[in-house]
Amino acid sequence: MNFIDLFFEKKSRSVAQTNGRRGFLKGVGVALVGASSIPLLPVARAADAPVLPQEAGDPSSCDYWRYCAVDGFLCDCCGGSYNTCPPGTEMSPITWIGTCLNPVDGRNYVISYNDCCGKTQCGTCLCQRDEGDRPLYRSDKSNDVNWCLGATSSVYHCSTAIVVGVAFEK
Ligand code: ABN
Repeated sequence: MNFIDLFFEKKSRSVAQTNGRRGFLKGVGVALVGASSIPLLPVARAADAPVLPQEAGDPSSCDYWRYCAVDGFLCDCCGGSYNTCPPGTEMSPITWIGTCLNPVDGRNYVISYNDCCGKTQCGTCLCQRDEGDRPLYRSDKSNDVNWCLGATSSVYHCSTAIVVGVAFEK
């Protein structure tokens, strides 16, 4: 046996004598719990949403600045708000994204138009502004899509308008 073999044999034996199987399992447990507390992916979270200036406008009116690219019933008129679903409905996990100018600070914001699903259509405050909308055959650029098709229930109720970030000019 050469020097390196002897060195690693000695080290392995000493580790085995000082740390039993329980110690090893404890170490693995601590490492797993520690790793789970570290976020794995740099995903966008609600907490990362930009700080917005003082609000202007009426969220139950189709003219409200966040609705510039919406096509649907405004959840604000249906028991929810411009960014929350009415009770008993579920927010679609897939959405249509628009870019709207906030009149207060003159900046463009990226807005996610999540549909609320699971109840029949709300029927009040139909709002169709369609900024940036393209015909349905360009499905990647059309807002005329029922995003509830990606939710538990495909029944469409109303649409929200959630600010997800600031839009930067190229
Ligand atoms: N995203 C609003 C919507 C829902 C159903 C059908 C067309 C558009």
